[in-house]
Amino acid sequence: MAFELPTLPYSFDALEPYIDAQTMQIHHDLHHGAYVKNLNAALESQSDLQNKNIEELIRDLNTLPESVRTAVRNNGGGHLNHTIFWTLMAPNAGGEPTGAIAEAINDNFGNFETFKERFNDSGAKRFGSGFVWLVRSRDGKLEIVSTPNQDNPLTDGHYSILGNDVWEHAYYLKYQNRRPEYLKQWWNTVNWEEVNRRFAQSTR
Ligand code: MN3
Repeated sequence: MAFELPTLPYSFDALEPYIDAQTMQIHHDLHHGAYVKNLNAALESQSDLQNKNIEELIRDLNTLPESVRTAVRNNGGGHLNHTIFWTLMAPNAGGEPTGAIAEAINDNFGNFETFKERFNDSGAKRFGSGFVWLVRSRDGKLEIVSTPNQDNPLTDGHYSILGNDVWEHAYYLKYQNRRPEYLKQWWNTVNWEEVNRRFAQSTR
């Protein structure tokens, strides 16, 4: 099959107490698993599209045949977003940003606290389901954007450096309706090493 569910790079309970093990298991195995399964089903009769990687499919979404576009947008987007999301978190992580991204955050947003507030505010205001991102925009700027459902910034020509999943499935078992609290606690899981890798990638 063209697309596969990536293995979670840590155990389900590795992000405790900020994200509980049951949420991680359901989120990875069942939610992400379903996006991969549905993406493969949608592309079953599209052998040319099966040869593209997931970034290409989402970047070129608007040129795909209409018959599969919505399925790729939702399920391909879900596959890409979650593949990125798992790597942006790690056990014993969080804290202050390190490396080049620390400097870039200060240059563009004043300081880390202000950046976090703006990022969390954008995530809290996303109505319904979606993601909040730090992106390198099409014109090269660092910006905070939020996307609905499983849309990924690549479709608009932006490259995601950091992102948080604000679907209820990401936090409801532990935080119920308290999305702002989840957004705040989530920073304790951020893998700055990977954020720096994506930041470097974004300038290429
Ligand atoms: Mn999710």
